[in-house]
Amino acid sequence: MHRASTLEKSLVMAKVYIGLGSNMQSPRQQVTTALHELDQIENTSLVRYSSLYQTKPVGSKDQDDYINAVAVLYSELSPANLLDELHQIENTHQRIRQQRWGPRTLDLDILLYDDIIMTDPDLTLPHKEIVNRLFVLVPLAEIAPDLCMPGFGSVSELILRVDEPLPEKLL
Ligand code: A4P
Ligand code: MG
Repeated sequence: MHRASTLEKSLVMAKVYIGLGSNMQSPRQQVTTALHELDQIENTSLVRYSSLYQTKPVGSKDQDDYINAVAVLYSELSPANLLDELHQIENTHQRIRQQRWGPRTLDLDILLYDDIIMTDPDLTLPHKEIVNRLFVLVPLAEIAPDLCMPGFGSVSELILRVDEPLPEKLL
């Protein structure tokens, strides 16, 4: 009985990849705290996360380096409800939306939600910039080297196509 209900539960759980980034106000601490907060989301568990990486800013160069990481969650929340939860976590980190691709205390993006493909401006899946960014692809490959992304292909092959400096893994 217990095993059956556990199995049913696992069947409704989505596997979700989250990108974390910060380049303001103690970025390492911002990302480490956010990983803990992801695990506190209702009906959601943090399963795995990458090392932290120091990365050169993409977009405006007139900003500090970022700390980036990628996490895997299992979640019973819908994509829209999970995005709401991520925005709430960003808000508790005093995230202010001033400039697109500008500096931020914390950015949480849904990179992949199971195999869902959707292009709503409020939620595009997979994340529209995923294939162009080593600050996402390198930590993603660390925790899911065999991952094949719907519509895009293998994460390891995508890394070879991006002409950017390699992110530096922090110890
Ligand atoms: N949105 C649509 N799809 C998604 C998704 N899959 N996940 C919508 C999360 N949000 C999604 O996001 C803008 C809108 O995108 C939201 O309303 C949401 O509904 P935002 O977080 O408010 O604004 P933003 O982050 O400035 O814009 P954007 O386009 O999401 O920026 P990115 O792509 O997140 O880039 N350089 C380095 N090295 N490391 C970084 O982490 N990050 C950025 C921000 C720029 N340069 C960087 C880094
Ligand atoms: Mg974002």
